[in-house]
Amino acid sequence: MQRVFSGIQPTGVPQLGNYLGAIRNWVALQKDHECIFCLVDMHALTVWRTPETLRQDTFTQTACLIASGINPKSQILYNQSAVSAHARLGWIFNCVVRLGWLNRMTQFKEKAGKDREAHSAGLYIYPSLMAADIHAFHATRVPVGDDQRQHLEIANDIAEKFNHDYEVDFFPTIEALIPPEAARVMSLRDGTKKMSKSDPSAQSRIELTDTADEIALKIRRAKTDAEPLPSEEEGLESRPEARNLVTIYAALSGESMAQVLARFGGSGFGPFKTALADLLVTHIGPVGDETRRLLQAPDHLQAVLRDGAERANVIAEPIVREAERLVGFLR
Ligand code: AQP
Repeated sequence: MQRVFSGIQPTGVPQLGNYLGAIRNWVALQKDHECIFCLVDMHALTVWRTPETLRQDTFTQTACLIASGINPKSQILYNQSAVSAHARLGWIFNCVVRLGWLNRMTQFKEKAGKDREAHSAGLYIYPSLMAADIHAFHATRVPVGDDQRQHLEIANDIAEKFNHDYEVDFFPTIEALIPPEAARVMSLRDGTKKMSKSDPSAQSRIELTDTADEIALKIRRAKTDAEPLPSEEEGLESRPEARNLVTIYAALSGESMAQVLARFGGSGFGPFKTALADLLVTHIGPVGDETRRLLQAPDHLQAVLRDGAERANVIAEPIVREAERLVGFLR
């Protein structure tokens, strides 16, 4: 059975892009894979947040994942900082990765913006910690959204260089599992920007805990253009906001873009937006309700994470110890 690893940052409430690009895929993979799902709190620390926010977001994300269908008994669900293997292998990989490789990472450029010097070194070396997250488990399959494609490429480059430098065949090649549809859900306020938990505008995203009224309002206010919906996909070219909404509808309904446009093409956005909001409420509503219920018992959530961390440690510890031995660390 192939081993899957994937992570999500506790940097707010999971949004629709996290759900369609990653979480929904994670739930499906549980059927025939050994899965390790991680709340990557060390990555979350790369951008300033208060201790209380980080703690609360870790609880919320844990609850959201379980409410979405992640089974913490049959799979492993834990928070990254509780397993020291991440930090130890991350350091080794910091010494393998080349500055030139890190300089090419588009996510750092996007997150740091113009004021690069003011950002943490952690944000810059994020990709080598992410590589360590995966390789500490010898995981071979990593379900992610399209925005993580470049980080998985560098994770393979780091493993290849490690194997080459130490003349071993220790870290395997990893395969990115990127969903065919909705791999990059865009902001509801700007169809050229990806939907993000930490976007300052809450109107730009659907959160998994949004109520039916909040979902309906956000979709009603979602940016569109003045033209009616086209009847064919080519008509969505250079209409990023319209394309995004149709993509979301198709991903949730299981229909193709062509089928969605055959039904709604030719009319204005009004009836389409109502149908989209209803579809979202059907899919997201129960997740929000279950999340709120689970959040009533934080002690239980913490016990779930602790149990997951113990089981994660059993897998990662011997792998990282061997990596430490290979580089020449004494014990
Ligand atoms: N808009 C998106 N469309 C499709 N997939 C997405 N993912 C994130 N946004 C979209 C996927 O969700 C998984 C977890 O992401 P993450 O929390 O580790 O980091 P991120 O990609 O930086 O997500 P956010 O929501 O934008 O977080 P912040 O605002 O904190 O930076 C990943 O598999 C990602 O591809």
